[in-house]
Amino acid sequence: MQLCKVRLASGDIGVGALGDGQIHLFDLKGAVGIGALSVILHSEDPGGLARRYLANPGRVLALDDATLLAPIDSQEVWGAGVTYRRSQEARGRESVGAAQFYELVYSAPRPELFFKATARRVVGPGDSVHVRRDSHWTVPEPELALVISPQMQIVGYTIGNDMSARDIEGENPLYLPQAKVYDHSCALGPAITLQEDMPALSEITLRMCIERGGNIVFEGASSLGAMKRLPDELVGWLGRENSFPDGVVLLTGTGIVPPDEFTLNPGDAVSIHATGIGRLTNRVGPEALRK
Ligand code: DO4
Ligand code: MG
Repeated sequence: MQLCKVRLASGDIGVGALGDGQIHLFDLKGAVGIGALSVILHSEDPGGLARRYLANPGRVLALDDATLLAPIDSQEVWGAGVTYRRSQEARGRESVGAAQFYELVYSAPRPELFFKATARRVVGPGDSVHVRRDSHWTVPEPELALVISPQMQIVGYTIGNDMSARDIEGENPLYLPQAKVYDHSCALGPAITLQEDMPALSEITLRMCIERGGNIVFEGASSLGAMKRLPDELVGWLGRENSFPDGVVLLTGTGIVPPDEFTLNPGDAVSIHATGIGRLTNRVGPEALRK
């Protein structure tokens, strides 16, 4: 089953199951609004609870009658880096003086983990991701996102776009937080596929397509089978000496890197598809913060 978070025409926020172009809104009684998704995700049996809600849904809406929001409540978003050889090689090229550190972290037992975003900085399907105004070389990073409970269990999966200013990271790796963390720097969606309904990792392919003025200017794909580390391994490291009472979303790193001469432009459309999850499409801004 896929869980989604929506804004209704009334402005209310709801949670439901997404399927066949419809949203089956759940009647969550008192638990509406900002934390509603976590009521299910952080329960003892998310699949069982979701199925009970689905058996007795509130309204059924056509997809067009609601706005899909990023499937996140108040979780922090973290990122894992250099988990694919392609990412390590690209970063070695962009950060000539620091190339050895990317090679070292690719093969070290301890992964690179970094803070990526608060929920407020995350955008949902159809919303705009941003290129920083002080960056002239920014790319999208399509990544499998793990949805993790406060008990550090992977309860679901969604698609993440870890927008990255390659020029800022390349100038000096100590600028990583500025290359990665800014308003509209992360997109999540379109929905969360619950753990039990997700295909095996080896069967998952991520594809990204970037359109500019109606033309495709980049297309790429990567298989999750090419990831150097396993999701459970990354979650284990993330939970070391760190607790997440609101749960956490972990982006697992990118295996798709556009050519070095490519940068996003405002107006581009970035579309990311993942097996078992669906498609997340965002325009490139900047524009004023919506939330
Ligand atoms: O080392 C910087 C970040 C790497 C990253 O975001 C990735 O590999 O996806
Ligand atoms: Mg990344």
